Amino acid sequence: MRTVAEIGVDPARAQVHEQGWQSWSPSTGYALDAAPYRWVDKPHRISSYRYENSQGTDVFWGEGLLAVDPGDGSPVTLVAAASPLTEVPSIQAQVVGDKVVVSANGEVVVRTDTSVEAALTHWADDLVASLGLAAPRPAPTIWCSWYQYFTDVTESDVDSNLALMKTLDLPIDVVQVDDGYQAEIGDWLIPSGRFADVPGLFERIRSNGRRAGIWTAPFLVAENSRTFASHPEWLVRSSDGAPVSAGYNWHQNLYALDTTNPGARDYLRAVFSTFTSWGIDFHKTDFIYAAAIPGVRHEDVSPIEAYRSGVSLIREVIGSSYLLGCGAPQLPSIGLFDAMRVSPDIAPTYASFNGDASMPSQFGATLNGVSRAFQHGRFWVNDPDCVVARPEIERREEWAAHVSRYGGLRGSSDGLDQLDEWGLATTRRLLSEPVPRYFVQS
Ligand code: 9PG
Repeated sequence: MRTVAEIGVDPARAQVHEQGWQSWSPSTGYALDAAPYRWVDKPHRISSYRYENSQGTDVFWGEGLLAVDPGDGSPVTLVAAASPLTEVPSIQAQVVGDKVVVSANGEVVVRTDTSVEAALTHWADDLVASLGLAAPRPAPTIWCSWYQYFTDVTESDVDSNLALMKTLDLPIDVVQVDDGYQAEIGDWLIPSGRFADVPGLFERIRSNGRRAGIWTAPFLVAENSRTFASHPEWLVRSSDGAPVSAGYNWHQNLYALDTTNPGARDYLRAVFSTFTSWGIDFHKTDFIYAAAIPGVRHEDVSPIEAYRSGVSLIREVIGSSYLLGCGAPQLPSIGLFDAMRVSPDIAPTYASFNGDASMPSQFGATLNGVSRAFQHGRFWVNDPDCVVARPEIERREEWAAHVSRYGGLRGSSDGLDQLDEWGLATTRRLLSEPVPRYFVQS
C-alpha cells in the first residue's frame, strides 16, 4: 500500500464513501466513527466480496473507487483506478487524528469535486469518453421467475404466468426463466426434474409474442454437477493443485471455471449456442465474480483478463442478444454488458440477513442502488433488481419508489396471481413508465 492522499477533515462531519467489488458488495458512505458493512461468514466473503483482500471494520476500503468528503465545505477527494479495465487497486482509508490517510496497492488517479456523487459521475463521464463507449441500449421489460418461486420453479409455473400476463395485458417483453430449470450448477443443458421440455417452454414463450430469457451462472461449477465429475481440468486451481473455492451455495461447494482453458471455452460456446438455437436472446449471467477469482489457470493471465475473456466469449456467441451481468465485478465489466445488477437481491424482508448487507434484503438493495446511480446510462443500464409488489413484501411502497427512481431495467418477479389491486397497478406502472437516460446528470 502506498499513501496517495492525506486529507484534513472535520472528524464529526466527514464521510468516507466506499464502492465494493461486485454487484452484491455493499457500497455507500459512512461517518468516520461508523463500522462499514462487511462479510459475516467465509462462504459469503467469497461470493459477495473481493475475497483476496476483503477487510474487517477497522479500515475503510474501496475496490477501485473511494471518496472522502472532509465535511468542512472544502472539496471532496476521489481516488479511482487509473485503468479499471485491467487493474482494480484496493483503496484504503484510515482515520489518523483529524486527517484521513488514503493508500492504494496499484495505479490510481486523485481528483476533487463538489460532492461524492459529482466526483463519481465526472470520473465516469471522463472514462466513458476516453474509452469511446457508446450509450447503452435501452432494456426490455422482463418477468423473472426467481423472487416468487426460487429454485422450486416448475415448467407449469412459467406457463401459468405466461398465460396471466396476457390476460392482464402487462407490458412484458421478455420472460426470463431463472435458477431451477437446470439439473445442477454447471450442467446447463440438462433439465431439472421440474422441467419436462426446456426448449419447448422457450418456444411457447416466443409463440405467445414474448422474448425468451434465461439465467445461468456460467463460470460456476458445483460439486454435485456432472461437469465437476467429468472435467476437473476445467477449474481454477491453487498452487497446491486443489480447485479454488468460489463459495458455497445450493448446499454444496462451488468452484470456478477457468475461462482460459480450451475445453472449458468450447463448453461455454456449446451452452450459449444451444441457447441461441432455442431462440433465447436475453441472458442473465450470474455469479460471474467466479471468473475473476485469483488462482492458477491454463493461460498465465490476470484474474481480470480471464474474467473479461470469459464474458467476451459469451458475447461473441450470443451476438446482439441482451446481456445482463449479476454478481459481477463492477469496474472490470465496463464495456461488456447491456445491463448490470448494481445491488444485492431484493427480498420479502426489509432488514438484511445476519447483519450482512450483501445478502438479500430491501435495505442492502436500496443502499447500492442509490450509491451506484451514477453508473446508469454511462457504463450500462442499471438493474436495481426486480419489482416485487405482492402483499407479503415488507415496505413494498418504498421498494416501488426506489425502482421508479433508480430502475433502468424494469422487471416484475411476483407470481402474477399473487398481486392485489395495488400490486398489479404498481407493477403495470413501473413496467410502463419511461426510464431516463441518466439518474445523475453530468
Ligand atoms: C438465483 C439467484 C437469483 C438472484 C441473483 C442470485 O450470497 N449468496 O448466497 C447469494 C445467493 C443467491 C443470490 C445472491 C447471493 O442471488 O442475484 O437474482 O438469480 O442468484 O440463484
